Amino acid sequence: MTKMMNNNKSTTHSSLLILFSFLLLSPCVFAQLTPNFYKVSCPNAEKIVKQVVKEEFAKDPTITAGLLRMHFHDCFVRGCDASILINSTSNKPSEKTAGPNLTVRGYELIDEAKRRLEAACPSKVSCADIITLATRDSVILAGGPNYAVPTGRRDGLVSNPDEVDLPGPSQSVTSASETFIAKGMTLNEMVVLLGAHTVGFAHCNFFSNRLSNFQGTGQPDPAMDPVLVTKLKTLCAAGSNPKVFLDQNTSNVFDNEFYRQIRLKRGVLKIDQELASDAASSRLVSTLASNPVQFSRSFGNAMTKMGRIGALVGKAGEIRKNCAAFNPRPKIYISSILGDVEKITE
Ligand code: HEM
Ligand SMILES: *[C@@H]1O[C@H](CO)[C@@H](O)[C@H](O)[C@H]1NC(C)=O
Ligand SMILES: *[C@@H]1O[C@H](CO)[C@@H](O)[C@H](O)[C@H]1NC(C)=O
Ligand SMILES: CC(=O)N[C@H]1CO[C@H](CO)[C@@H](O)[C@@H]1O
Repeated sequence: MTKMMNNNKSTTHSSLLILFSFLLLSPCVFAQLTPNFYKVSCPNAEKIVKQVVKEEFAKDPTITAGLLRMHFHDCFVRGCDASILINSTSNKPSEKTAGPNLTVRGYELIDEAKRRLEAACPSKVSCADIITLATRDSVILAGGPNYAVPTGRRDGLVSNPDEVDLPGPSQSVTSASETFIAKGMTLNEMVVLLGAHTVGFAHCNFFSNRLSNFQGTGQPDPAMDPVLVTKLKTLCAAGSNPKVFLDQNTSNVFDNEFYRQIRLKRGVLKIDQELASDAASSRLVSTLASNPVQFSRSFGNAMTKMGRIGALVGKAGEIRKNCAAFNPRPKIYISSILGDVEKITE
């Protein structure tokens, strides 16, 4: 585990040299996120975000789960560029209208933080950084680890529902891991990040296929504890597509109980349950189940890494004034040869 995550530390001198010359040649591609990026441009930025999270968490401690999932979905579609926040318009659907978006929550918290940040330092702090910082702050409040969040992300200029291609809950561990590997994350990091399912909810439509006639057998999924099957059947029968806790024991606490629950056949999503039995993940699951300190450390490291996926930096993208909408394009006026003025809107 630790070995896999520290691979990059074994970089040799010669590859460092190559990397260094590359950096000189293409500063934009490799521009970096930095700790406390807003130190000069908006010194209270991180404090302001933390305060908003604190207030929202006091009203609704499940906000941690909403933000974690929002951050994951943002980073896995086009990179951590806040593209997930863009509202659809009448002629342009956005990521929000794609299937898996369903039920992503926490938008109001981001809007409130943005409102206060625009009042304190207009057009300085990106929505992408707000999501990343707010997620970290909310994880701490729920009992989870603190971890590094370097900043300096910029907001993307594209939000396209056709690009939303997230793993589904009934996919196998190996097949879901391909999505992670394509983003530069490892299978082990996926196992660790799925520990986020220690908080929050799943709607019944995401797992009801496990409760009866699983894969045409006429029986529930044998990998689920029959006591849990009965309980979930009852919960899911009450209302239209209700939601249940992903961690059936310490539901609102950010801890390693998720791994202990799946080892007791008490995982709700099929993929969560398979982490405990699949040869590719079961050993790590048993380590994380018995070692909360290792879970905290690995989770923090994997979150810092996820927060770098496809981040826009430098002059790329923009700093949105309103997280739900792209900034209005400046109108460009150019004089034609005939001397009259043409308005170009794009
Ligand atoms: C293979 C990868 C993953 C799959 C298939 C998956 C699937 C799901 C599904 C189906 C739900 C239920 C959504 C609902 O009913 O509203 C869910 C919820 C959730 N997911 Fe994941 N997820 C994955 C990875 C992650 C990662 C990497 C994170 C964060 C680091 C994450 C954090 C959460 C959280 C916190 C919730 C609860 C959301 C809430 O209460 O609103 N998931 N996930
Ligand atoms: C619930 O979690 C607590 C704390 O980790 C543990 O002591 C207890 O055995 C768990 N109960 C069940 C039913 O899993
Ligand atoms: C975006 O949509 C949400 C919910 O549909 C709404 O509350 C918000 O005001 C919208 N924001 C903008 C900038 O249109
Ligand atoms: C908030 C939002 O736009 N949700 C959309 C998510 O995707 C579903 C299915 O495509 C839409 O029906 C929702 O409106």
